[in-house]
Amino acid sequence: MTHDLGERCRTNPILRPQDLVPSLPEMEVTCLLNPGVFRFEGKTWLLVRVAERPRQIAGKIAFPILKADGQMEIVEFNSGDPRLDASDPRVISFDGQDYLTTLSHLRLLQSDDGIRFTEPQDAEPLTGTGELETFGIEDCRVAKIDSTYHLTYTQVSSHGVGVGLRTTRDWKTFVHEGMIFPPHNKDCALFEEQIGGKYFALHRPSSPELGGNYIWIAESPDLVHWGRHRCIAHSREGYWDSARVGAGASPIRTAEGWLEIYHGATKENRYCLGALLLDLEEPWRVLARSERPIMEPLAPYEREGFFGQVIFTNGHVVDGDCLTLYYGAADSVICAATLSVEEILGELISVREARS
Ligand code: MAN
Repeated sequence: MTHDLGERCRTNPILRPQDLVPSLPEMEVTCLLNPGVFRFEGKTWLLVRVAERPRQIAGKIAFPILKADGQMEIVEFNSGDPRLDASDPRVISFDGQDYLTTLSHLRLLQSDDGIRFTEPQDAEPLTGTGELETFGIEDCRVAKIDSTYHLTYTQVSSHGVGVGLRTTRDWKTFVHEGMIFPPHNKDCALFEEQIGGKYFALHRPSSPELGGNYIWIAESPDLVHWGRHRCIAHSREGYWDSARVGAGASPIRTAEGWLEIYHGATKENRYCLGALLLDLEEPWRVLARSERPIMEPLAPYEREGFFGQVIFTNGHVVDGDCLTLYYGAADSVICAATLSVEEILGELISVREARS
């Protein structure tokens, strides 16, 4: 039985690869994914992940990587080469070394109505820089803390996958704070206010043997140095979130606790959304969690695409009870859906109840 609380936007998908121009004429925009979302100067903004590769020719697999000096290089393999494993459309392995099939950068788009987004002519894309971002930057969360926007995003390179932090006040100049959570780690969402005089972040380390892909919380005096790590949510055997879980955007303050929308996936890589409720004063304490997904891939554009059966969110806008989630569907297109915060809270099962 499927279970879904999301009212899809009638014009979904709101952005498709063909809506944006590639960053170089020889490239194609292959997928648009997982936007960060924020309000700035009275408008709604998306920081969209744009995944590109060269137009593919028969018999070859070609993809771009960045050199540490920022120059792009195209790597090419023969598709019949026995050293090549291209069974996952997202990642390929050649002779024991993993690469991504596309290179992602982040692009700013703005909107007056939250549905029709356009690229301002003077907006500079955000691209990978330095040796920790040679395979690109992905899935950026945007948290506004005081008047500074904090961008936490996935940094990918042959060194591994970690979380980077950049900050900005004007979306023109950026401070690069470097890697704040080393590999393997992603899905980092900052709380937008301090709790007990400390900053808090949700993050998702992966432990290949003991442990798994679980959500953790950490605290910091300055948003750059993180410690006091605690594990707060495991994947659940037999559930829609049985193989991996990861935080979405910044937790939403409600009277009952911090509401965090997260993604959960099975080992077959079906990605749904659920929710966690965290204690307002002690956010490492999980009060309640959804048993059933709050959104699951049902619409055709969520079920089929570059990597089908995926709903993935890392950005939203809250207006009273109305939560507008922006999400990547099938790792191909950007969509929007509205949900009621009260309705999500009403679905959560308290952890005490679940244990009894
Ligand atoms: C996974 C997927 C991809 C992503 C890589 C690196 O394979 O989430 O979309 O590009 O990790 O982050």
